[in-house]
Amino acid sequence: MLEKFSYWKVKSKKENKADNKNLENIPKHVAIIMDGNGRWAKKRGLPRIAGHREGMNVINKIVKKANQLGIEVLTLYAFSTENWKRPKNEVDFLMRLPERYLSVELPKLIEENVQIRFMGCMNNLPNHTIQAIEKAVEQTKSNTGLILNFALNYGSRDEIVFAIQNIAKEAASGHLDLNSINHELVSKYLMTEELRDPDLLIRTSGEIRLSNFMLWQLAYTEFWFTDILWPDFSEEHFLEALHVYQQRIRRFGGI
Ligand code: V07
Repeated sequence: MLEKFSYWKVKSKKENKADNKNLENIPKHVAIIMDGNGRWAKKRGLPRIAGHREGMNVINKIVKKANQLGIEVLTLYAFSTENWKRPKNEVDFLMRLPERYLSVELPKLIEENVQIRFMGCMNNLPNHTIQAIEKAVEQTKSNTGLILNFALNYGSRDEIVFAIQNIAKEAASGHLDLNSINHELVSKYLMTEELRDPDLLIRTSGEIRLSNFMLWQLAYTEFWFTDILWPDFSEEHFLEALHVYQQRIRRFGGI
């Protein structure tokens, strides 16, 4: 019902011609590696943190568009377990971004019926970061619109190791029969839990690799890579990615 309503809204507004092209086969789960913020800043002679700040502002536009189109889940890779190797001042700045983002956006996200989720390792995150995220998750947990899933301090191999440890524990204690270990069970032990696998992965800034992102979940996902740097990424680029996805799916369906 939400999807139909959103489609109608998009159509009636005639906001963008790409919107009206084809509203079938919209991916239900889109994951994005938001890369190129540092490079964007460097090109302008600005400090890297200026790129991250600009990158944060892009999120809103994409969240709005995704919600409007009836996309069910948007997963954003905000910070990887490898990002700790960056200079301390940059890491400190990045760890303040969830609060900065949420202090402005949380009321709007609540208004837009967005549900915020988090996946990643809480252990070594600063308390202030955890508190801001937990508050947002708590306050939006019964919202029924777009699920906005932030991957923060996330690494997929760690995620898989953790899942294996937990499955092994359950098996060793006799709570789990070895014969019941299958794809579905493994999926439930991952940080995405009951979320469906992404249909479309977008990576910006020209890098053609996964960088330890959702290795299990991306097994059948369509990939779309672009040279655009994340702070320059716009609704039009997002719609282009969706359009390419739709064409691939249509071709696949036609065989
Ligand atoms: C971060 C801005 C976007 C570009 C990529 C890197 C920098 C939003 C968040 C965030 C995270 C959790 C949450 C709400 C917002 C964020 C980090 C970096 C670490 F609940 N943007 N953003 N977190 N960047």
